[in-house]
Amino acid sequence: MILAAPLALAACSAAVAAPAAPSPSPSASAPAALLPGEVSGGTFRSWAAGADAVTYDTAAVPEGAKILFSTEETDDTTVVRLTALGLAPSRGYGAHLHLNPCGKLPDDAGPHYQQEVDPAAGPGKPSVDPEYANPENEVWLDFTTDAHGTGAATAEQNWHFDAGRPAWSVVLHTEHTHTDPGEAGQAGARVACLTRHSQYSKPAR
Ligand SMILES: [Cu+2]
Repeated sequence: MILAAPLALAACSAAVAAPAAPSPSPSASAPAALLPGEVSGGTFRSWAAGADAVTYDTAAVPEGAKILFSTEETDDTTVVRLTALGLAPSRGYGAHLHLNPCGKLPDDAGPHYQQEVDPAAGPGKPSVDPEYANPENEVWLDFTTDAHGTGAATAEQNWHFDAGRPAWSVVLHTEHTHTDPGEAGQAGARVACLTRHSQYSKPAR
């Protein structure tokens, strides 16, 4: 009987010690990881290997349109800003942070970043539960362009990004984001994508 407690403790600490994400370096002194930087931007082009701003629908997001994206952390919030130029005039777009870098296909950017991950979601099964797919738990930057095709949005989150699940891309969608159960977080086709610029993580404080 008396052996049970230490064994349980050992199992417990082993579970806690398991890394949340693979580390690129086993070195104890320099656990440098690449994370999305605070400021990113680009000029949209059709896909080419290495492109960081990709348009998948040149009617919605013409080649040559530009995007600027930034994040700014305060003590307990994160302010996220998006500005886009050269888009179609006077139309609505959905915009969110997604987990994966942009790729040749719109779906390559993967699912939305969620601060608290929906346990019902998984590969091929996006989170559509408003309990999780909402602008407090995800980063939504929907906007409507003016007559010149310029749009901007700001979101303020009351948390800091989880560095174990970096949000590598900003995806523009064809319509504003839905909020009803079963379709929450959906915003129609993905029309463009920006891969955020990377930087080395700051040393742990
Ligand atoms: Cu999205």
